[in-house]
Amino acid sequence: MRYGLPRVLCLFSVLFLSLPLAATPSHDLKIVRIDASTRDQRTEIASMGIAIEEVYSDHVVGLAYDEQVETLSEAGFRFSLQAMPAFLMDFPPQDSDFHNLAELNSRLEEIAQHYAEIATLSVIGESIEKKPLYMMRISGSKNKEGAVPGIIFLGTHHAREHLSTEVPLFLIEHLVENYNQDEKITALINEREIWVMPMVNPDGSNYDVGDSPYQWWRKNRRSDGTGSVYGVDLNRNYGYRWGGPGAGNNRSSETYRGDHAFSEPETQAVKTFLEARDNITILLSYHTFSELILYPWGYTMEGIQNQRDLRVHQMMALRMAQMTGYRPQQSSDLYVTSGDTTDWAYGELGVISFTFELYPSSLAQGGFYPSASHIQEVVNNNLDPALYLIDLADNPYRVLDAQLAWMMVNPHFGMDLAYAQ
Ligand code: 0X9
Ligand code: ZN
Repeated sequence: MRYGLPRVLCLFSVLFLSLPLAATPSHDLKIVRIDASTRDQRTEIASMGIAIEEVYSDHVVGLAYDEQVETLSEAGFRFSLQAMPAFLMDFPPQDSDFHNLAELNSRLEEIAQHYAEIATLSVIGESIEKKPLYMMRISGSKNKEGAVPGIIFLGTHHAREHLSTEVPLFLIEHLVENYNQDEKITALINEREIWVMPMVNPDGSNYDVGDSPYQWWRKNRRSDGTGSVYGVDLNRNYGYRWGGPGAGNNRSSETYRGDHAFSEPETQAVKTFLEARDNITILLSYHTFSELILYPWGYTMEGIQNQRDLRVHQMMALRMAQMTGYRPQQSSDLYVTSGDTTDWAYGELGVISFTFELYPSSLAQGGFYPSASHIQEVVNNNLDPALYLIDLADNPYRVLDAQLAWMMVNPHFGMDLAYAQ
């Protein structure tokens, strides 16, 4: 029988809420039924960092991570583990149209099975929590790996940026569903090797939706080895000019860059993957939010020195801005950062690289958590730029020819570019 519930719960929620978020030891949350009949016992349990949710005369029910379950055991408590109800680990009902990690993974597997001729799913590494890092390859069945021009789309480096999973997933769906239906898409798939990784940060993303409603979590789920999760900002962990300004150098920072460049298995996996594929000419990394199209550099206010490369980035960003209504600009126009994906991909590998900051444009419009009713319009809006990039992957420098032709018919061309800079 329950007793004294409101008072006791209030006491324990104060104790629990005062724990800093960064002290959360791991994502492996368990429901634990613990024998405890006195306030001192319950206080001891709460002090271990276990969230006590229900109090009865002879036991409590709490939420605990593995490390805390171990502590519980070492302290001599009698307890049993209970199954986690699925609804506790998901988007809240009004947002359930977003794909959680399990739904994303099963959709990817389903697509690979159903469209096996053109879609292949592989695992390119493991996250900190040993979750598979999935990569989808879409290419005509006759194409051996690396034989045709390649392009890569990356989603969700930052855990709470859930639309940045939906956009690349929809791109995959649109491509495979229109193969042999739509002439242009059929040709793109036959003539290109399209790599899509909708989820670079599965641990962080899963964690973000693992408690009601959201954790506002950005980083991965790197822990210090003693159970305390601090996380590394995966978009500060790449190895070009790593360690410079615009990245946190202490673990409690939202933008912690990591102990060294590529210290994280997630960025390592992307690095190893890209380094092994020199047919990849273009990279697009999806983030939210602000409705921007960004190109290198991020680490310096200086523009790309190679004028041809600069022009290519500018022209492509401008064109994609016209398609989406997003604003094109150099990354560091926003703020200088070091260790981001695009600086590394362009700086180290010469890959033409963009960051999209998707819908919305402001916190007032939902920030990281816009209503699910916007998913369809956002994924649709981002289709044309993706198809445009896939087309250009054989030679992104082709846009320079288009630039010439365009200049002849568009007297305001120079003004457009000034806006792009
Ligand atoms: O800060 C980031 O990593 C990106 N923004 S986000 O809100 N998605 O976190 C932007 C990176 C762009 N690079 C620079 N501004 N230098
Ligand atoms: Zn981001």
